[in-house]
Order: sequence, then structure tokens, then C-alpha cells
Amino acid sequence: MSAANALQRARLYAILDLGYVAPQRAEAIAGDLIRGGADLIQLRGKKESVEALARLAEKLHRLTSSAGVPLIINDHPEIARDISAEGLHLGQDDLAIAAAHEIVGRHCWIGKSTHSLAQAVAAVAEGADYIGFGPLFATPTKPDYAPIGTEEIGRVHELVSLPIFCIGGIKLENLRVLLAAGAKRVVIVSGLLQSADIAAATRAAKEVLAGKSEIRN
Ligand code: 3NM
Repeated sequence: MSAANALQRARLYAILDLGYVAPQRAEAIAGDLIRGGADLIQLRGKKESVEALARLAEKLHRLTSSAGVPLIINDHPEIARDISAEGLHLGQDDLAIAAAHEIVGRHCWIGKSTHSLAQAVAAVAEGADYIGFGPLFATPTKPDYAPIGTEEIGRVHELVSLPIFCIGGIKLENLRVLLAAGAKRVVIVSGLLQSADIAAATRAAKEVLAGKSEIRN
């Protein structure tokens, strides 16, 4: 599968957030996410040093590469460059996409967090390869952002033809509501990382997203 196809086909994007996972458990948890069928994995560590993140990113990339799962680095273009990650994710307050491409210096997807329809449209103009759209629901993983609800999911899919990953407070229990509202792809963080069985939770979410299973709740 070509790289562009892998992004286009991705339905479930998991984030290995070091706010939930101790760095020494990150490889094992990445293994669970891979076994469960996560299509993309992001490494996110808001409190770790760049050096510590870079060391962990390198180990994780060995694992994800051998499983054929793209690894996306949050916030740090230098790490994405140095470990040859498949992608980089940037927030609204991070450097511009063109500047990040210059640092990485080779093909690398760049995704952008967007929190409104206007930001979603602007991210397309800026050259994003995919966007996150949220937070849809209130979430302790990103506590300072007001939830935007599900009403604009349909509209963002009309306005933006890039892959759109809905994010924020998404759990197995509300996936069906999101799909009914027009979501096609999601990012789930705590909803996977706080499960008793991370691989099973990932698999269950993947099946719902693929339309293979109904959630009973
Ligand atoms: N970005 P959970 S919401 C990392 O809206 C992140 O851009 C968001 O975590 C955005 O699945 C979010 O635990 C947190 O709610 C998602």
C-alpha cells in the first residue's frame, strides 16, 4: 500500500500519550495498539524532554515499521526527521506547515489540529495532509479546550476533502453517535489507553468503524 493510501484508508488513529502511559511501558502498549488494529499511532509527550522523546520515538518506530503501521510524532519536526517517521502532527500554536516540511526535508505527512470549521479550511490552504477536528466532547486529555459538539461534523466533511479525524472524548460508547453524525475517522486516546484490555478495546473500535460490528449500549 502506498503511503498516501495508508492515510486515506486509516479509520482508527491511536495516540500513545505519555500522560497516560509511563515511557517504559510505551513499547508494550504500542504492541497492544498494533495487535488491536490501530491504523496510525502518534507519540505525544507534552512533559518529556526532546531527548527522552527522541529515544523513545526511535524504539517505537522500529516496532511500528515492522508492523507496517505509520508512526506520527506530535510537535517535534526534528524528531520526525531524525527517526524517519511517516508523519508529524502540529497544533494551532506550533510552527507553520511549510516551515516544518523544511526541517523534515523529505516526504512526511503533516497533520494539523483544528477546532472550528474556519481552522479546518485554513489547514487545507496551509497544506495539511490530514486534520484533527475537535474536541467534540469535553476531555481530560486536552482540558483547556471548549468542546465543539457533533453538529459540524457533516459540514466539515463537505468543506474539507482531506482525511478528517474526529477527536476529543471519543469512547467505544459514543462511536455510533459520531458515525451517524457523519464521522468516518477518529482519534481515541484515553478511551483505549485506560481500557483493561487495550488490544481488545482497539479491535472493538476498529470493528465499529469498519461497519463490522454494532455497539450495544
Ligand atoms: N487533541 P481523548 S482533543 C490530543 O481537539 C487532543 O485537537 C484534541 O483525547 C483536539 O481521546 C485531544 O482521551 C485529546 O479525549 C483526545
